[in-house]
Order: sequence, then C-alpha cells, then structure tokens
Amino acid sequence: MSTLKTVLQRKIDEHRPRTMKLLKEHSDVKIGDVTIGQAIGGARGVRCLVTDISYLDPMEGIRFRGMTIPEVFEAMPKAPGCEYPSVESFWHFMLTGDVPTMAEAEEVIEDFKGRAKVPQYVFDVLRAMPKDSHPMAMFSAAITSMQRQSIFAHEYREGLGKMDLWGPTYEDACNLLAKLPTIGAFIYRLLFKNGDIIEPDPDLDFGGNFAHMMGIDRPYDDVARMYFILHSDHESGNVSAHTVHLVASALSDCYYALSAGINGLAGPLHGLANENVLRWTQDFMKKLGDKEPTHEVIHEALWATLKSGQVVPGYGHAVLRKTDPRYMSQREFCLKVLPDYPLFKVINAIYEVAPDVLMEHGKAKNPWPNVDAQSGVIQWYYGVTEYSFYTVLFGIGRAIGTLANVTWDRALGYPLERPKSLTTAMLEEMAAKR
Ligand code: AMX
Repeated sequence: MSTLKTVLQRKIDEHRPRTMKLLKEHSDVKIGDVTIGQAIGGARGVRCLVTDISYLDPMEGIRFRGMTIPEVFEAMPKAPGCEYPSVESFWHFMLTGDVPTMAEAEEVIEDFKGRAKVPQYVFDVLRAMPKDSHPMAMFSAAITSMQRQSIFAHEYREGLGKMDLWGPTYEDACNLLAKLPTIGAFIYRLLFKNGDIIEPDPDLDFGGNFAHMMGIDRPYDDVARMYFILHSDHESGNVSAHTVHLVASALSDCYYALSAGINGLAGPLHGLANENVLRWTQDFMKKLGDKEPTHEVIHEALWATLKSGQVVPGYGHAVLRKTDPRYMSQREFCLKVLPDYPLFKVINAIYEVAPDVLMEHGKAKNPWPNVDAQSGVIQWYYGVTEYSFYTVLFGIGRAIGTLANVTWDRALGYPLERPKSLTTAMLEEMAAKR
C-alpha cells in the first residue's frame, strides 16, 4: 500500500470512534433551527453537513484543513524552481490533514503518473460531440463516460462491506483526478487550437503536465498549481461540493458524483461566474473603445447591468461577508507579475467601484468580490482568452476537494442524504400559529 493510503487508513481508524461517539451518545444535541425563510431560501445557513477538510468563516474566508491560503502555500513542499506546491502534495494534505514531506509528495506524483492515462474512448466521445458544445458539457460527459472503470462500483457489486468501501473510493478518486489535466487540455485544444493535441509528458507533475498539454510555457505550470489549489474546496454547502456529496451518498461512484458536481459548477451563479466576469469586462472594454476606464464609466456600466436585472458577476457570496481571500491571493499574483497589464487595471478599477455600487443598490448581502472576479485576467494574460473554458479549470480544481470529501464520506460510513420537504400549505399553517 502507498504511504498516502497507509496514512489515510490510520487517520480513518483514529477518526471513526469520534463520529461513532457523536452518533451514539449525542445524536439529539441541537446544532440549529430551520426557519421558513431558510426552507424557501436555499437552505442558507442551515447547519446540516459535516466535513473536516475545509471550513469557511464568513469574515476570514476559507481554511483548508485548518490552514489559511497563505499558510498552505508556505507550508507545502515545492519542487525546485517552483513557487507553488504540487497538486499531488496538496491532495495528500487534503486527504490526511498532514503536510507531506518532499519524499511523500514525490511518491504521490509518481503514483498519479501511473494513473494518468486517459482511455482512447474518452477522446472519441469528446470528438463526437458538436464543436459548439460548452466545454463544461464536454468535461462532464468525459467523466461520466469513464464510469465503467469504477473499482468502487465493481467491488460494491461483489459485496464489499460498508466500512471497507473507502478503499475503492480512494482508488477511483485518484484514478479520476490524475486524468483530469489531460481531459481538460484535450477539450481546450480540440475546441480552440484546431484539434492540435499535445501528448502528455510522463515526466511532469499534475500542474506541469497541464501547462505542457495546454501548450503554454512556464510559469503557467505554477499558475495551474495555484489555480487548482485555490479552487479545490469551499466547505460542503456550495452547489458543486454539495452535489458531489449528495450523489455519492446514494453510493453512486466518484465518476457519477463528480460529473454531477461539474454540472452544478456550470451554473452562472456558481463556477460559470468566472467566464461571465471576462465576458462582461470584454464587452465593457469594447463599448469603451479608446475612452479611459474611469471610475465614472465603470460606475455607469455596473448600474446598466443591475438595471437590466442581471447580477454583477464575480461579486457577492452566499456565505462570505468580506473580500474572498482566493481573490486576494490571485490579486497579489497579478500585482507581482502583471501590475501594468491593461486588463488587470480594468479589473482593479472595477474592484474600486463595484462594492460601493452594490451597497447603493442595496440588495447583495456581500458587495465584495469572490474568487471569480480575479481568475480570468490571469488566464487571459497567459493566452487563454477563450473564456468559455475557464470553468473547466475551476472544475479540475474542485475535483480535489470534492473527491477527498467523498473518500472520507465512505470512510465514516455517512448515510444516504435525505432531508425532508414540506408543502406550502404546511408552512402557511405553521406561520398562522405563531
Ligand atoms: N449583483 C447583483 N445582485 C446581487 C449580487 C450581484 N453580484 N449578489 C447578490 N445580489 C442580489 C441577489 O440576486 C438577491 O437578489 P433578489 O433578492 O432580487 O433575489 C439579493 O442580492 C440577495 O442575495 P444575497 O443573499 O446577497 O446572495 P445569495 O446568497 O442569494 O447569492 C451569489 C450568492 C454568489 C449567487 C450572488 O451574490 C451572485 O449572484 N453573485 C454574482 C454571481 C457570482 O459571482 N457567482 C460566483 C460565486 C462564487 C462561486 O460560487 N464561484
């Protein structure tokens, strides 16, 4: 067994009694109440999910396994010449909560290389899809098409016991995750580079290979590592993470569960916002022509969007109540690498204007930018100007967190998810009684 799987086994054995004790001795302890507003309003703030992999504080933002983003980037081992840790070392960290040594990280990199080969039929499926298919539809289809390879589905059919199901889930999760850079880059080059596909380089890590197959030079490998890690997880209630968890709770395997989550990520209120930020900004710059993007014209354009009934993409959040630290992390990257890039200047000017406009508008509970407001400009700078591809990048990252969660869901024997619904008449009756 690999070091990672051995460490994981030990962590699972240590953790199981904690969950069992809570269930057996404290099942009836209340952790919240649910109001009519929450039942109709998308379950905002309802505490009914458990994960130890990440936690989102409304004011502080995300912590992965208890660490802030800067702490993660600082602590994780990095290959010589790289400023960001490998995705593989981060995978080890997300699964176990332990920062891996360089040797442990290297072992996961080697392990992933052995799992990365994408079967030919996946490329055939992608080639058979119409060229105007959205990259996210293609990404989801590619993942679903590989379901036949699920070790979990096979071992479940063979009668593997409930508490052993995490083993094949872990195998599926690693097999699937390791293939995603190749699938993502294939979709990109098939749709946008005349099908001129670049073969993977078996010597490279997850991020390095992705950059290579995209056909983009260094430091895009580091950009890819940063991007995938930043987008990996945002606790369990967001649409993509919750969908993966929900679907997997039916003991659907990782392939079914992840493709379902990818479909949720493709919505404009969720992951597609990063595509829409660039669409909005490019439209704005086109209309602007030679004019300066002054605060005044940005103010006007933002109001035009709001008055037309649309949301300002990249701003607001269901949980966060301050600027997203994932936004800040990417902003710091931009300030260091591309401070004078015109598109960054516009994105920055929007940042200076949009919160006030949203506050004046008075609807959004959080007027500050989220991760999606800042990610597209970096991609654009490195030549990935086809913004319909951006959410695929988000999806590759999101797979890290969601697949780690599904592995733990099976390890702790979490049951089928099944909240209860009520009718409108029942709610009216309850409201009348208060
Ligand atoms: N522009 C305009 N209006 C906004 C807004 C924005 N950026 N953010 C919120 N609002 C509006 C909502 O549409 C809602 O209006 P309504 O009462 O007429 O329906 C009202 O403000 C209250 O919403 P909220 O409680 O502040 O937010 P929410 O939890 O309902 O939704 C989110 C959160 C992210 C969907 C919303 O802020 C939004 O639509 N933002 C723009 C899209 C975006 O950036 N999405 C990406 C989020 C991060 C991610 O998942 N990748």
